[in-house]
Amino acid sequence: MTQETLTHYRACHLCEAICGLEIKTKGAEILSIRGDKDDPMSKGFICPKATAIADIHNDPDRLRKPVKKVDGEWLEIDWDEAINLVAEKLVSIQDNHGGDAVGFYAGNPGVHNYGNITHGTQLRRALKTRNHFSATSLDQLPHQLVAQQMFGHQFFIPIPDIDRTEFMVILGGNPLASNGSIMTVPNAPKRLKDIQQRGGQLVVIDPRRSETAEIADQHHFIRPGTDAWLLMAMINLMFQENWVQSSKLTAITEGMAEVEQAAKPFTLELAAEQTGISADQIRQLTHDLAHQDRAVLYGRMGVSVQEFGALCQWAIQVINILIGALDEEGGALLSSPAFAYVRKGTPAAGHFNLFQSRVSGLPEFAGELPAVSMAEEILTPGDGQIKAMVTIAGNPIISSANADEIDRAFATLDFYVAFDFYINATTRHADVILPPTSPLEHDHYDIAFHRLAVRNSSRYNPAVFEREEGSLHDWEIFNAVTAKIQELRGKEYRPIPAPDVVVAAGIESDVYGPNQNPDMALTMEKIKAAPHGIDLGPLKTGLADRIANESGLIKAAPEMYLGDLPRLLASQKSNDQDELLLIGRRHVRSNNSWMHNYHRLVKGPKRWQLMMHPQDLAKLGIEDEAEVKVESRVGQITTVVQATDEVMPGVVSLPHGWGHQRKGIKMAIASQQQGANCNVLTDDKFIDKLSGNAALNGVPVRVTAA
Ligand SMILES: Nc1nc2c(c(=O)[nH]1)N[C@H]1C(S)=C(S)[C@@H](COP(=O)(O)OP(=O)(O)OC[C@H]3O[C@@H](n4cnc5c(=O)[nH]c(N)nc54)[C@H](O)[C@@H]3O)O[C@H]1N2
Ligand SMILES: Nc1nc2c(c(=O)[nH]1)N[C@H]1C(S)=C(S)[C@@H](COP(=O)(O)OP(=O)(O)OC[C@H]3O[C@@H](n4cnc5c(=O)[nH]c(N)nc54)[C@H](O)[C@@H]3O)O[C@H]1N2
Ligand code: SF4
Ligand SMILES: [Mo]
Repeated sequence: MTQETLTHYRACHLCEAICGLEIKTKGAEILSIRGDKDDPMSKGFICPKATAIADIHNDPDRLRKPVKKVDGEWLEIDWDEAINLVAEKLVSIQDNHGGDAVGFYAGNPGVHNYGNITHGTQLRRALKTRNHFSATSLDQLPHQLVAQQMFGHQFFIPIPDIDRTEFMVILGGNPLASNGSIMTVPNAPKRLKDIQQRGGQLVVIDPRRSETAEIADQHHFIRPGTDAWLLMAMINLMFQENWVQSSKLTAITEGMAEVEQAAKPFTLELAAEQTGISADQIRQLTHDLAHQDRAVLYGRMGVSVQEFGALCQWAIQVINILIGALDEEGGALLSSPAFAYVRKGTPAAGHFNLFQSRVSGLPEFAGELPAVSMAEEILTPGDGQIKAMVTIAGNPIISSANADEIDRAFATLDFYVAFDFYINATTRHADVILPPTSPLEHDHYDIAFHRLAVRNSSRYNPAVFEREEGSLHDWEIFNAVTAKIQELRGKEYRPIPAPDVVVAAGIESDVYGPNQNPDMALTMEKIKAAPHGIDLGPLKTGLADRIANESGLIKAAPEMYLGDLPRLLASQKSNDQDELLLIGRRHVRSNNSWMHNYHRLVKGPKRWQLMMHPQDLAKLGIEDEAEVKVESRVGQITTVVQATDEVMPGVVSLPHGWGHQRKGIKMAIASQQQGANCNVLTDDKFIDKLSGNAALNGVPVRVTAA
């Protein structure tokens, strides 16, 4: 290995912002990780997590070799043995109990490591089973469902044109902590402040005065789970007041008259009573949105992952159409990525409710069942019961609702294989763990996030280090396990070539490639020759030509959304003074469940307390900083309370991702952290009944002094 100091450029893979990094190395040592000033999207911006990539790479707890559990102890084994064992077990369980006896759970980091996208489906296809679950149904499922039903493809997700808008309303998103989501927006703080710099406004609607609300021109507290009341009232008001803007989409949108009719019961007064935002404020906000040239409404976790997630995401699209924001500069636009550009005919458009989960009858989406049904599918005997699990880059015992139940379920499995490099809350139940190379040892292309980016862009990220001898990339493990399964079944398997080959072929035959765009003639070679990435310009209009519905029209009123309005009306509550609703929160130094094993990110003040309003604490006679017991229908935790008027009365906030104290976890630093697992409290039966998505926000809880 050379001992020269080398400079590498690649994007950070940790969150959706995909900031460019400049990484200096000497031999096997990482000397520094800084922002890449020449990345046209991020221009040098990074957050504190980026430097922790060095800690992931060097972490002694990160597995480098496959391990097998023997009498409760972990034993390193070689790849051949591991792959044979896994294939034989999975095949034999399916032979004995049927295809559905094997379940899959795919977690978030798979989307940040492209070999999982290009190669993961092969294994899933080889192991035909209906029991697929993923973090999608703890997260953005409503966005994809709405896109599929209104525009005809699950990946037709309009992206807020943050760099050109003059009026941005954010519901339930906190880009100052998350750095943006379903909106790849490196340096969200600057881009949001730029809206204000050019004379525009930022409005945040959130039960907590979040970091983003702190810099906004307006912040409105909203009672958790009531956003659909607000959105429906806004729709109703725009029709009543004739504030609806006609736009080029008017002629190609069907169903608006039905929407108008359906919105009628949702008065300002009702919305005010349910949300806690005054009728005057709702009226003003609706007026401003409808009368601004470049306005956009954007909603994220807080409105997707709650009881009315799908309804909220649908109503947001409807409002963006009504205010003339959809497919307009400064509004919300589809991206035009170099790889996997979506148009009519693009495969995997998505489908809904073609089959249902066995135990609770929950709907599939795009071939996946809701994650909230996973534990009961493992625990409930009968035909089709899950006997073996495969998890890929996921940690549902920390990340999914009713975590203790998932813990109990995983303990009963006949066999469990994890594709992961940590022994965490979930993978500690595994029989075999197959660890892929470290993030810096493989290349990467952000298939998903260029498609969600606020500018069209492309970037290839080469590996920084040669991989350790005898290690495999995720995609190679997928190829090997799939090949072995097919061999055992006497079937042919042709391994898929490396991900960069797959992506290169896709780019060359797509919109910027030599055939479709001879001027640009974009190829993987050209992308590889631009180490800081390529800016392909601002988002473009042109939705009309891309709509994938048979009719060529946008469907403003898919039946199921209008059909969900009675459920919303039935949820009407008299304002119960004693009810406490739990919501989540994110912090810029944390990332879901797996970034707590790095000293530099967990040091300093506690970031996992239960935030609670001083009035609520006083009512219960609890002191600030006291230890409290928090209970929900399904579980209880103890934690420390933090008095703050950042949250509105009646709301308590806990971040997810903590709770690494379970016996058997081998993450030395994370296990010492006191933070509790908030998903012990979230409820697998408290869901968005329309989509099957989890409702991790707005969960009723009781708090008492511990
Ligand atoms: N209460 C509450 N719960 C939530 C949320 C919330 O807001 N509130 N958010 C939800 C959301 S949005 C999400 S996306 C989920 C996330 O939930 P999950 O996707 O289930 O969990 P992660 O914490 O992302 O788990 C990541 C695992 O992937 C492993 N990993 C990392 N990189 C790689 C890799 O390259 N290859 C492989 N094979 N493994 C890798 C890590 O070691 C870790 O074990 O959590 C959800 N849970
Ligand atoms: N630092 C950091 N960055 C991350 C992650 C991380 O864990 N840490 N995770 C990544 C992932 S996987 C995702 S999906 C994204 C998520 O990205 P965001 O959605 O931007 O992240 P959150 O911080 O969860 O923002 C949700 C907001 O909704 C509010 N909220 C809760 N309930 C309600 C409600 O009923 N109504 C309204 N209006 N608001 C509500 C919360 O108070 C919170 O401020 O972040 C990504 N980036
Ligand atoms: S915001 Fe932070 S974690 Fe996200 S991509 Fe940028 S540097 Fe990485
Ligand atoms: Mo997520």
